[in-house]
Amino acid sequence: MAYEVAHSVLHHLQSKGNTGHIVVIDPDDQTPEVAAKRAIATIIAGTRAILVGGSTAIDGSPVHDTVVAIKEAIELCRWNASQDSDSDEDMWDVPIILFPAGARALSPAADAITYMSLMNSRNLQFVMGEQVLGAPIVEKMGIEAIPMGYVVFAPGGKVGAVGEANLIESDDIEGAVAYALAAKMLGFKMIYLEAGSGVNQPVDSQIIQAVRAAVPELVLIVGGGMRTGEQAQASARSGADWIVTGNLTEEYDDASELENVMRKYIQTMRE
Ligand code: 1GP
Repeated sequence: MAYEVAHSVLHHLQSKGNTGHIVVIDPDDQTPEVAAKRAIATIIAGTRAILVGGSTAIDGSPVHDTVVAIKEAIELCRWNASQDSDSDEDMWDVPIILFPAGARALSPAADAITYMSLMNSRNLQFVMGEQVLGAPIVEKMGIEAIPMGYVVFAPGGKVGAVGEANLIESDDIEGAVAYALAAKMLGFKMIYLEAGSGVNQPVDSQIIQAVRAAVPELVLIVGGGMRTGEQAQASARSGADWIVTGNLTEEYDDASELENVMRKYIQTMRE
């Protein structure tokens, strides 16, 4: 297993401390080899978890090949670190977590799956349908399922449109808190506040603060449209446990350039 710590992936995501950084990799946007190079560069820069998934479920999508390529690359780096007493082997304890658009975007090679409901979708398929379809497959694969409420905010981007979401407006604090409380009461362990990949308006800081205060026991993940370390810092200071970046990492083909950009991003996020 690429993820070799003694505890579960949920435990890794629950460990408190500084806000952590997650990179999301869309297997439909790059080859498995490129995905693996980008994953390694971001881990060196400080990323502590990798989500693999996108907002379209395409038959034959290279999800599995992407997970395997990333896993093999991490294992190689871990082995190299184990041969060098100056290297920190633990930095390679980075779980690969499926973040699927549907029951077909799965891989038994992943360390875990965000078992999520798009809570504010109008389409029952995204609220419970894909979950029922995927459950026997995930059970058979034996990968850790982490229950997660996924809530999409305006502007919503592609996931808001494809997921047929009743978008929560950026000033609707009461609405956001109600979703967060429902997530807690339904037994979800994490809540993901999503503004949509590539949007020009990340989730509002006051929304994050209110959700943080309402459900301190849930792992709070925030993503969508945070292109700068300063934007990530605002979300971190508002109480996000994890900040997710996707698009930005796909803009760099050169691994060392990506590593430098993400190192600065993560440093600023934590200031
Ligand atoms: C997608 O929230 C993430 O689920 C990432 O968004 O691509 O805008 O970084 P970006």
